[in-house]
Amino acid sequence: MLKQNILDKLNQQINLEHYSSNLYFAMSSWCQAQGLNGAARFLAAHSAEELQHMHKLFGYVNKTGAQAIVSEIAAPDNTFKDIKDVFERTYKHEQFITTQINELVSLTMEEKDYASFNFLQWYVAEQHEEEDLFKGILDKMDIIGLDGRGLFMVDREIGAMGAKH
Ligand code: OFO
Repeated sequence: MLKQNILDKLNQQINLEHYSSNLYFAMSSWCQAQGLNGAARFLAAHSAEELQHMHKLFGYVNKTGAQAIVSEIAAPDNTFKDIKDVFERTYKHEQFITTQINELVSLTMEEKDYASFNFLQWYVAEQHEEEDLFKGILDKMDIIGLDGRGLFMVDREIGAMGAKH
C-alpha cells in the first residue's frame, strides 16, 4: 500500500517521463527536418525508451493496488537553434529528471517505504547512464566541431550510437 504523498510523486514522475518522451520526439522531428537523420533516429529511439520508463512506473503503481494516473502533458519546444542546442537541452533535462528521482528516493527513505526505494534504484542507475550518454554527445561535438564536414560526422556518430537499451 502506497502512502498518498509517495503515490502523488510517482504519478508526477509518470507525467515527467511522458513529457520526456514527447520532448525527444519533438527534437527528433526537428532534426529530421534539418536533414540530420542520425540524430533524428537516435532521439526517436530515446523517445521510445522514455515511454518504457513511464510504463515501468505504471506497472509498479498498479501492482501496489493504487491507480497510476494519466494527466495533462505540457507541449515541448519544437524549435531549436542548432544541434548543439538540442543536445545541451537533453543534458539539462536529464539533470532535472535526476533531481526529481533523487527527491522521490529521499521521500521513500523518510517514509520507510523500502519497496518503493528498492524499485527506484533502477531509475537512479538509469539517470547516471543517461547523463553520461548526453554529456558524451556534447563532448563529441566539441572534439569533432560542427563546421563544414563536422556536422555531417557528428550526425553520423550520433546515429551509430542508436538506442542504448
Ligand atoms: Fe531520460 O530517463 Fe527517463 O526520464
